[in-house]
Amino acid sequence: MSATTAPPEPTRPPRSRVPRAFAALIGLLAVGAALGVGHLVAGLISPASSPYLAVGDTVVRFSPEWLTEFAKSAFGTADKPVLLGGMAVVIALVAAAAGVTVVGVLGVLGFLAVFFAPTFAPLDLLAPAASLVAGVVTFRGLHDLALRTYGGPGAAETAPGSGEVGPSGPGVSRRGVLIGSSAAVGVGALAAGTGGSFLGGGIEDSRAQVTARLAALRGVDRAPAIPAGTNYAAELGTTSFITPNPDFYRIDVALRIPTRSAADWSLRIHGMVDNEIALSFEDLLRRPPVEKTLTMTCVSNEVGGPLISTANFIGVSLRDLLLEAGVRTGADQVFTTSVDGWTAGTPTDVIMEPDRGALLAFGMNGEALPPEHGFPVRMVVPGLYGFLSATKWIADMELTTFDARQSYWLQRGWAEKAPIKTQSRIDSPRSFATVPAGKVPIAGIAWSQPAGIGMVEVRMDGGPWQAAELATEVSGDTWRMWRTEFDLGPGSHTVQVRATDANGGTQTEMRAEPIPDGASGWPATIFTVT
Ligand SMILES: Nc1nc2c(c(=O)[nH]1)N[C@H]1C(S)=C(S)[C@@H](COP(=O)(O)O)O[C@H]1N2
Ligand SMILES: [Mo]
Repeated sequence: MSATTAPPEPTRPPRSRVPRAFAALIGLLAVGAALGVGHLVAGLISPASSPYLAVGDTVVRFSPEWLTEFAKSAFGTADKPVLLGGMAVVIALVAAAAGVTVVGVLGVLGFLAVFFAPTFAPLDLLAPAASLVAGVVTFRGLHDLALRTYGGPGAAETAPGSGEVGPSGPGVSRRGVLIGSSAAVGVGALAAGTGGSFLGGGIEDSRAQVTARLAALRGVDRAPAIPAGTNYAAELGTTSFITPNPDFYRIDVALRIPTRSAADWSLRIHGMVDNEIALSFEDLLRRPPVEKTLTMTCVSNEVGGPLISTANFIGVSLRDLLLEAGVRTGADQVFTTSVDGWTAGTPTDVIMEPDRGALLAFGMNGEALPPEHGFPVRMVVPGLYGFLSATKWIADMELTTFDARQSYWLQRGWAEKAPIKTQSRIDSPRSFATVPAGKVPIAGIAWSQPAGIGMVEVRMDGGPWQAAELATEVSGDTWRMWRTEFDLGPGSHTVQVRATDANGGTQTEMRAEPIPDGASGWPATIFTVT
């Protein structure tokens, strides 16, 4: 049977003739409008209810441990933009292939992500609702317009009476309308999204006020001034003793930094206590202020890694607060929750140690806490890794037991108890650096909170250990710098370091990954002498 003799095919209903690229654009615009409107409404009502960020948060919360660690090591603090950018690409690909059902399904996903967020409140449903409506209405609107422009089902029914048939056939001015509408939707979606990002922020005024209040605080139990000789930054360009706030390492799971003002902040201390305490920011400022120079570090820090910094924190004694609250016997965990629903569980007995110096902090290096470091109030417990002690944007404190509640990272396989391990790091020379032959300075940091560092030893190319010179100590709660020199000839060299705490305990040579309770092993640096 040849083509010429074939019977005519049965007439099918005419298929949409909307060009494929344009159909993809409509999907993109509909989803863009949905995200933009959702972000805008969230910005107006409750920033955390943005469907886009809620989906991102859900991805973060349900990411398997290996993926989280991979993201942290591959992208460091850029992991958040990478995640949000990756999501944008995936959503764009889905949207470009989407029909109205897929747009609806994406909308429902946004709904679920907001609904199951740890900080959910009923008003939060407005943003995903607006998002869903915007997505579906945009899709339908542009799709109908496109069908009328390009023909296909509906073209015949909707075209008559519109009076828009131009001399060169239907669609000339309609095409104009379609392109104009699409452009308007695109611009509107971008504007809404951008607007949403700027709304609901506005804590800079509150921060400025807190900074001014800090400067006027009286009777502060000051940290001793940092003496001369604590570091070699001037001579060797190595780590400065105090880390400037913008350089302080940052680790958290917040895709959007919580923006609670000091005036809106409060903290309830409750659970297994005799007297519940409710604190406003003003209440905190009325308590005796304490300033401490503290080194903080992250349990995810690899041997030789950058996730360690030192600052002057100012706040109030957490121990004193808990003494007032009257902790009941058996309450072995201080379970804290942040504004964005992250949780940490700190051993009560550590906070209650008279010399520990755990703080509810509101100042850092002479200013209010920076937004990304927990404004207005965070917790800091010297000597414990941040994941179980350093709650930023703190909102709630419950005295409970480790049996009753599991904090965020505990649920993901990290340890229940994690004192910071004695560690050291080589800062100079840098890995794979090339240095001139002769006396080569070797320098770095070591830490062992709260005991402090008693000795640092260095060895070159597997030779004998030699004691390094220790810089002036500030306190056992901070890092301590060290340096030494080796006379070296040309070639490749490997330098190793190990620290010993003030009680004589030397850091273990045994290599361990960060999970579950911190990395260990002696750091080594390979470099070349020419
Ligand atoms: N609300 C909140 N607080 C948090 C975290 C977080 O994800 N959310 N991360 C913790 C971890 S793992 C560390 S190491 C410290 C880091 O504090 P920094 O970012 O100020 O250095 O904050 C802790 N506090
Ligand atoms: Mo951490």
